[in-house]
Amino acid sequence: MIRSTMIFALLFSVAGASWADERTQKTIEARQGLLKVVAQYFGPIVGMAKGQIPYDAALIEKNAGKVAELAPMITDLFAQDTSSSDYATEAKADIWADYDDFSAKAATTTERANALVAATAEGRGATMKAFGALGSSCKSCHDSYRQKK
Ligand code: ASC
Repeated sequence: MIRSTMIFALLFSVAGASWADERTQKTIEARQGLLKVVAQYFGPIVGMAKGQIPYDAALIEKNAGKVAELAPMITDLFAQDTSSSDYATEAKADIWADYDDFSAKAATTTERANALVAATAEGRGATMKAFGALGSSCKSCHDSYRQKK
């Protein structure tokens, strides 16, 4: 009786651990996918800023709007502390040591993406200035919370 209870408990904990591991892996993959989608919308604006593709205010307005929609998902997807996982990630444990600061940085990115949408109505100078502010908010979070490769 005791033995079967122990076996049951052991099996249950193994099943529980693998479920949790799978969730952790999926969470990390979803974060990486989210940030790739953000970069996909951000990329053409970088190309315009560098003069590699023609300036297109309508595309900047659209893409910055997408970044503003995606950025709030960052705090959703990083809510789970995965710092003890072995799964490959560039997310530093510092994220969960100061989640309020991490969340504030993500909120700044949303605000600046919305500011970039608004700036597209004010001409190229204002747009590029707002774009610089958005890029520096991305960088600020990466500098603090992303592992250097
Ligand atoms: C990108 C990209 C980032 C940001 C960052 C902005 O295009 O992939 O991580 O811009 O470099 O400072």
